[in-house]
Amino acid sequence: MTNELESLRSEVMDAAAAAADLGALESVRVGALGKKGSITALFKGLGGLEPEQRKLQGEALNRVKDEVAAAIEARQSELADAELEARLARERVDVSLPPRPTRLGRLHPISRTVEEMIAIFGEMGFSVATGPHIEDDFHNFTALNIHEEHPARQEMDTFYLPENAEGQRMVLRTHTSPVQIRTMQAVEPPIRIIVPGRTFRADYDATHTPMFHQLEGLVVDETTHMGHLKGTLVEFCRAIFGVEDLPVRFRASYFPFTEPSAEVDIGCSRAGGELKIGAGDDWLEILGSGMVHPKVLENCGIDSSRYQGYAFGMGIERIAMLKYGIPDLRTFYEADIRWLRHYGFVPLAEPSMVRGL
Ligand code: 2NL
Repeated sequence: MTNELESLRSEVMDAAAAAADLGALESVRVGALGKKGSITALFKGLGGLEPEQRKLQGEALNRVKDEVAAAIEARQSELADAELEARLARERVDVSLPPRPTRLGRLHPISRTVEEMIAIFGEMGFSVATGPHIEDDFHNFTALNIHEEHPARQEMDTFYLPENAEGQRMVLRTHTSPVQIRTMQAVEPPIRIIVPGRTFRADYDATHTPMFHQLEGLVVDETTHMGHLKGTLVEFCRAIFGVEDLPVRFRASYFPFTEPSAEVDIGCSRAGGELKIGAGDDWLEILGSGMVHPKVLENCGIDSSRYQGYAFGMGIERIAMLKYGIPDLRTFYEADIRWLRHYGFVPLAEPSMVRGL
């Protein structure tokens, strides 16, 4: 073997041994055995030699090439092993560690109460209707037989928006009734809907917040009468408070949009300053109701000589406070995370009833 070949061999072998990673080793391989590599170049010189010399030099070159290739391959698997070991050490997972706790959110008591109400009325064949929060005077007041001079229309109680391009002053709906009005205008009876949603009144004290929630119901067909109203609402009160024999009382009342009208009370006791639902000889007002006023039906284009029905409405916060023992209405909308952790509900406990309807 020539000295030149010998020193090239040891040079490449040293470089392969010294390569610190697979990238550096690949450079060594290309530098020696690649198309323009130093050993490849020597093969190209063989053609100019005498046959005897060519044979000897050829054999020597092939031996060196094989040796170098084997050394590089060996170093390659050594480096690959080392890299794998390093990765395994770096990315070690301790499967015995406890999982990180996932912070579950909570359902607001209003959301939960609405879902329960929808479930109860859903069982009784009602579907859910919704509508805009910003309403015109007709849908929020006029269609409901609430006249121009009625106190509810006054600036004091109602959020009026600035006059629009048509000179009209829109309002934040003061009840969910405009949704029932829109439904009666849009579809032929039979109608059987509940309308849960946000409502707005300019009032703020211990028992009033400027935004609150109502759930109203409406049934219109040719035969529904006050007996159906009573049966439905007794059933609802017993279901929502989970008291099978809950006393329920209908008390004559007045609303401009129903005739006759009745308020609904449930039996309770206030002995020792503690409110107990379903026991004792006291009464607690829960909702308002009545037979839809014929004028309201006519205002929506429904023939009141053919169709009749009932309607009802209740405040959702009030029901939630009674059901879940929440003493102060204002805390509902303070967005205090500690309050929500205490009074809120784990959402995965049961599937949302809203989706099913
Ligand atoms: C209450 C009383 C009530 C209604 C709401 C209604 C809606 C239409 C027609 C007739 Cl479109 N009535 N709604 C009827 C009676 C009572 O709510 O105390 N709410 C908190």
